[in-house]
Amino acid sequence: MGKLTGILVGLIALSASLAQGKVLEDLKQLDFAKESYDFVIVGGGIGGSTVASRLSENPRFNVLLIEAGPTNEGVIEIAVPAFFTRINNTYSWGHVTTPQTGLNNRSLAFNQARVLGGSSSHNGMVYTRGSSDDFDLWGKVSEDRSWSWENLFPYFLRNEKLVPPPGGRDASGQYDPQYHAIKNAEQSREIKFNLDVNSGKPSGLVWVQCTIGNGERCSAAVGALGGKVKERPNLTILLNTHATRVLPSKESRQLDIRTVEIVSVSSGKKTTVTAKKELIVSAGAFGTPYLLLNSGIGDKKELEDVKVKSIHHLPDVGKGLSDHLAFIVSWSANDVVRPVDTAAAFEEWQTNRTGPLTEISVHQLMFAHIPHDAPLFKEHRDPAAGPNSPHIEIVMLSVGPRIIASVGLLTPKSRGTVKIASNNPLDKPLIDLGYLTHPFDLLALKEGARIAKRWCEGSAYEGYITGFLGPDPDTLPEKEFDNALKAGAGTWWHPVGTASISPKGAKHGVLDPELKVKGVKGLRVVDASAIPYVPTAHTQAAVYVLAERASDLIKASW
Ligand SMILES: Cc1cc2nc3c(=O)[nH]c(=O)nc-3n(C[C@H](O)[C@H](O)[C@H](O)COP(=O)(O)OP(=O)(O)OC[C@H]3O[C@@H](n4cnc5c(N)ncnc54)[C@H](O)[C@@H]3O)c2cc1C
Ligand SMILES: *[C@@H]1O[C@H](CO)[C@@H](O)[C@H](O)[C@H]1NC(C)=O
Ligand SMILES: *[C@@H]1O[C@H](CO)[C@@H](O)[C@H](O)[C@H]1NC(C)=O
Ligand SMILES: *[C@@H]1O[C@H](CO)[C@@H](O)[C@H](O)[C@H]1NC(C)=O
Ligand SMILES: CC(=O)N[C@H]1CO[C@H](CO)[C@@H](O)[C@@H]1O
Repeated sequence: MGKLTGILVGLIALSASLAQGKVLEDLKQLDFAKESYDFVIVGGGIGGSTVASRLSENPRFNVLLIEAGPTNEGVIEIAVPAFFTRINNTYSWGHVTTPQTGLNNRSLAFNQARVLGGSSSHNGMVYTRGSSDDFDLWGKVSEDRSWSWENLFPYFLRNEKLVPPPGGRDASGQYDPQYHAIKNAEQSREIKFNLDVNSGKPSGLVWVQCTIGNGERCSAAVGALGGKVKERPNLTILLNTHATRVLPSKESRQLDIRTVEIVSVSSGKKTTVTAKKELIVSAGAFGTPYLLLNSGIGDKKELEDVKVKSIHHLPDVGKGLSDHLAFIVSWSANDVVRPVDTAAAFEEWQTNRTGPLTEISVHQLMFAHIPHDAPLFKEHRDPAAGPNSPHIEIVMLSVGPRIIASVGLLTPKSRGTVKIASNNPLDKPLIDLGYLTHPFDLLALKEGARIAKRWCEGSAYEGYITGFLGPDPDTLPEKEFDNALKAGAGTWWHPVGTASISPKGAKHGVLDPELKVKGVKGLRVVDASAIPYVPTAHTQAAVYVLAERASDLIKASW
């Protein structure tokens, strides 16, 4: 297979129609009498598509990939990078969180993709690896130093292809905010210009790199399963099929789980399929713990409360959920952003795959550290994984006559849970992000607002930014500021940690360092749930690299 991820812009050609080959729209097309699979993978997102692609490189392995959603192919809103905000609910699970006590009891809609490619088919395409310390932390947490930045680095390279932007971007407007930002970074002592966010040291003002190739979104469905991959005779992709439970083998004395119960989304027809070698769960940070809990793998008492028969007491399934929360502060500015003529831009995209629709609206990001002497560190230990891990990310955008900054906390201390409400596996999961339940997080976001304020006071913005619109942590009464933050904060959609790795033999955690479910034979998890702490980055790169290494671990054991 080639490289998976088109960074910046340029490479992947239109892939052939999914209808041919072994892409099945419904499980009635699967010939169980004829086929048997070495590996069965549940969930066609970043984790699942990557593993399916890598394992089917080996002609000895017959691989089945099961995805609840439809194909990504032919969906214009998915393919056109600038249209990602228009992707509708047909392609997502429609999750809503439980009332968040830290956010004035608001329940948030929490988008998660239900389509081939998973959330890489509808995400913001920002590609950031995170800091070297974030990955070294995986090694510390699992007491297995083969999880480290240094060991994972070759997998990042294997997974990417760096390509230049198509046709060059028009950045000639003399008031374009990005030039103020660069100038200001040259003068700022706090946030300096950093040429490459993906060196393991992301801090500073950086250019954004995106998973976009040939002017189109390069999702895992395109990058990992596109081109000739899905024509491989050893790979079957089964769409529109919901996995409801994993089931233990009756023959084996040891707990051996390689069977999955699946239901056709259109007909409700139910069946099971058993992997000869391994069953791999890649249903995402919500879907994976949900599937395990429905199967009776979780905290015994909590499962019995909802009348699910426990088959394996593993208390940490669904615990440890962690995410990036962000809120907006804004400034008034001289109106300088020229609106795009969408009809003309779309015509250009259709004919040439160039123009304004081939990119996202953000060109730069800022990664910053809360100063060591900030008062919150008198009360709270610094949660950063190390000196390379920033606490705060700031995404700045021009919106009409305003500059808005989305200020996100990269190193939260709050944790949440994924639980089941009943013993019906087709019910919705109970998703509680636990936002701001740890007092550090609100204080840290407040420091983030201050960093954004200091940044915009830089002299390069003089005459361009005309005033701060708040909310202002330095002038509002504390309660008022906190309330504004709680009323406005929202997710960056980076959930991880619900089936975390931990040391071999440890009672806590869900997976051993080789991503096998503790105490179970035949069952692995390869997706964002395995990641113990959310990286100081947008999470897709971390999941890609985890899945690349997982593929090697799996191949090596057979
Ligand atoms: C709106 C949004 C914007 C984002 N923006 C960015 C960004 O700009 N940059 C970035 O780096 N990251 C971004 N992310 C995060 C990133 O996309 C995720 O971290 C990543 O996709 C997680 O990979 P995964 O394999 O764990 O899960 P996913 O990619 O979500 O894949 C899980 C798959 O499993 C399927 N599935 C779930 N349950 C079942 C079941 N029971 N049976 C069958 N199939 C099932 C789902 O349909 C889905 O296809 C964003 C996420 C979202 C939701
Ligand atoms: C969602 O988008 C798809 C693709 O554009 C379209 O076919 C479908 O009709 C839309 N559904 C709704 C409910 O708007
Ligand atoms: C949130 O809900 C809890 C429990 O129902 C309640 O005790 C609390 O007062 C509510 N908080 C707000 C801000 O409404
Ligand atoms: C496509 O590119 C060609 C060659 O550069 C150019 O002449 C043409 O105007 C472009 N078409 C559109 C719709 O932008
Ligand atoms: C395990 C398996 O089904 N392997 C097949 C993969 O595809 C090659 C080429 O078509 C076959 O020869 C193998 O039998």
